[in-house]
Amino acid sequence: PQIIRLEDYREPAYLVENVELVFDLESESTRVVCAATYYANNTDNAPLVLDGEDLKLLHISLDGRELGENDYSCDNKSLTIPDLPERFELVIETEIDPKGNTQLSGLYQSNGTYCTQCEAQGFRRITYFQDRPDVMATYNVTIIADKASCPVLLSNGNLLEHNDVEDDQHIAVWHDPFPKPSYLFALVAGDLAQVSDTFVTCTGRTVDLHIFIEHGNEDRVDWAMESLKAAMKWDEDRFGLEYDLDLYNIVAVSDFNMGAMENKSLNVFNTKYVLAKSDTATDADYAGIEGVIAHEYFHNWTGNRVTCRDWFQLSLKEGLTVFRDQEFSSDMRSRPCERISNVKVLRAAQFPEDAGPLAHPVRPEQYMAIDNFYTATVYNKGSEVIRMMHTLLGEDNFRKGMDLYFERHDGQAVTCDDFAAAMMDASDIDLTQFKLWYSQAGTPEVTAHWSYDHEAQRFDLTLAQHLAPTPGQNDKQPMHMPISVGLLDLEGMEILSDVLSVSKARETFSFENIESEPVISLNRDFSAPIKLKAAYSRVELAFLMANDSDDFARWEAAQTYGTDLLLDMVKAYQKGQPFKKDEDFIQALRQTLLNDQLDLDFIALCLQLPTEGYLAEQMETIDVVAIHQAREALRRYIAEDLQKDFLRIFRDLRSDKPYSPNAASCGQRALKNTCLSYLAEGDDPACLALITAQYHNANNMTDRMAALSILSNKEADARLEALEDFYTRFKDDALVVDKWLSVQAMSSLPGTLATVQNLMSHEAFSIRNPNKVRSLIGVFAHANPLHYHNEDGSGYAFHTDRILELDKINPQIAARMVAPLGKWRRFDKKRQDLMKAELQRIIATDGLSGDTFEMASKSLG
Ligand code: BAL
Ligand code: ZN
Repeated sequence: PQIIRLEDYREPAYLVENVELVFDLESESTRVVCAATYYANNTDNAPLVLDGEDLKLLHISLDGRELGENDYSCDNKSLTIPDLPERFELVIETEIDPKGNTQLSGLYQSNGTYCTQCEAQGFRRITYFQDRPDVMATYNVTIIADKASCPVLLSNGNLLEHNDVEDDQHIAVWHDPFPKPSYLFALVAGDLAQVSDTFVTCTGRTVDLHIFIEHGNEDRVDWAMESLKAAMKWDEDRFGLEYDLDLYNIVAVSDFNMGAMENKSLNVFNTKYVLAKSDTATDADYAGIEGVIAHEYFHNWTGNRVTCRDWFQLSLKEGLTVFRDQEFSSDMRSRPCERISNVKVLRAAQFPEDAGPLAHPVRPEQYMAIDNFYTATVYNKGSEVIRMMHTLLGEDNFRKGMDLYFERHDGQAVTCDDFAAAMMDASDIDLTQFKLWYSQAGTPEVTAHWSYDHEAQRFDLTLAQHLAPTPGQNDKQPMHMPISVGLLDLEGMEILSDVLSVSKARETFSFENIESEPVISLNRDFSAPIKLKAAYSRVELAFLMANDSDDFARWEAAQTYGTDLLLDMVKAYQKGQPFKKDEDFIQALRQTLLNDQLDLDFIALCLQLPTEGYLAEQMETIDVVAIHQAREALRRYIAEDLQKDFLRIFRDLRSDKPYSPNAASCGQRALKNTCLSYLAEGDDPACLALITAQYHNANNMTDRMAALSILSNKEADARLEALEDFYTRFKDDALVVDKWLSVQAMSSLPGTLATVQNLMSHEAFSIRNPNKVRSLIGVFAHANPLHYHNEDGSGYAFHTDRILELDKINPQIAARMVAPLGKWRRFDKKRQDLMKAELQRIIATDGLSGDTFEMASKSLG
């Protein structure tokens, strides 16, 4: 496959004023007529090259004249027309097969509903077009379909007409007045139920809000609707951004490659991020819906009104919009817990990406398949980059920068540099060095040393940063980053807090008039996305756990302490030595558990040990068995020593109240279920009864699922009974069945791979549905290191077989599954060889897609 490079970017040869699309919908043969007005963009007689993929070309006419085969050239990637005037109208008729479109890119069918996914390059699977984000046009869309099977006909913008026509068909005409790139085009047609509401904007306009779902799901959209209204209000209050049309539609479909898509005024969503009711959705599902509904809504300004010039700039809209949705969620629920959960995601998904063969900058410089760049780096690290700008500038200047960005670029397709320029110009803060965060890949490692001079009453902090080479980038420059610090006296009172602007490879900061030796708290609130190496003693970590006034840093101290301990236990296991129990750590956790000043959801987070994945990242050569054994042992020690506290708190927090998804109730459940999971460590029959009772009596999915997750790791009849009961109860509910698949794929019990293999042929599974694939195969490969990395290589072989099977059906999903094999360098020689052999098997496969080839070849290095 061809490599596309940022440095080769050229403006489009032609621009487009208006696009008129007519769709005559038929399941296997949909006719699409695309009439567009083109004009030359400072080019002289250049040929027009249109993208097109899997299209049957029926007719082309230029300014009313039908073109013959000698007038153009066409292959399965493009259509080229030479000798064009300055301005012309091109009409192209194509035929496509929505039913046969298993890639779920372009126009396809999900449970019979026609829907589209055009980002990044799906529009070219609908018609021939310059399918690139810097070609922006207004769209008029006519949809003709059978009235009985497709009563709902939707596209972007406003409905202009809706009429019955002959042969039991009907026709709808939509007009979107805002010029947009083709990736924001959307069409939906089907037999869907509708739930409606309204939102009155800050200027008093009433916006009609509709959520379309499959019939029978009408009682599951309240939360999504509430979240949408909250997001609309929040964007007005925080950024002064008002919605710009009188209609906002959301459609939920079961088959979707992504989580959701921000098409102008017609968002298409994965059902996972719309449908929720208390007996089918967990607290995490509710939070996910709130965040994703907001994310797509926020794109209306950051993505749609101002879009990307080219796909290298993807983080311009994604990093910024993730930052916005994280800020929204922080305001809707606990800010520290939201920050902790953002950092957990960053560490689980982005840090490994930055440390491996797929490392790329937030603004990549080259790609083969852009679909492979919807990554944690572009999204989550991209959001951290925006957050650091916010920290360096402060809220007021950041807001001025946002205002200037919209003032300058509304209606344009722009770059990350344009965004940074608006921030610089609005604040007068120099971000020249800071912009290295866009171009340099890798996670900076910052080493901190400190000393206290009693006589001078001065505290010196020295920070040294290092950025390791990443593929294609050997020499790195020091980064500019905000490091938030605090000094605490020995009573735990805060003496000082500051944000240091760090920009040199090594830098010393002095704090004067410090009367006694303090304890330093570093990178508070995770102010920079770095790996911090600080020589804290365990006593200091316990002190920070108990006293730090920054909640994030308090949680971080618990994680650092736990990691330190667990890595020592891993070493002991590898040497065949017994584990040592660290009473001080357990007592520090106990203090946290019993601290009535802390929020319950925060306490629950502090009690969760670092994940096996996080621990693996801290090791030079990963030993999945030792990590699992060490972590299990530490959990048992904690459970033994705090058993009485866990039982009392578990009982106190049980509640018969009706379910509410609010933050306080979620916190209560989170802590109660954390206690239950520790109680389960003892294998005490009374405890098993407690868990089984919670499973059966739960009045909400959070509690039921918590009990099922615990049971899924128990060699007990109760596990099989609960799994069977769960499937019987929920087999008609696709999203709940996904949970049933995942919980089995995550089990640490022996035989889990065989279970996963058997589930592949279960009626509940379909390899064509991305949610099912992610729930079973994705979870096994990403979240079950113990079994995935079995030393006999069976996990790798199973995974590779599935990648190859999927590649023929849906290359985007297949390619996204490759990443775990790319970690081969981190394992022992035997596993390395097995993993490399599987990557080589993928690359050697005939007819492999470009998407999967890119991921596998880069993973091999
Ligand atoms: N733009 C693709 C889905 C999302 O990030 O919102
Ligand atoms: Zn997005």
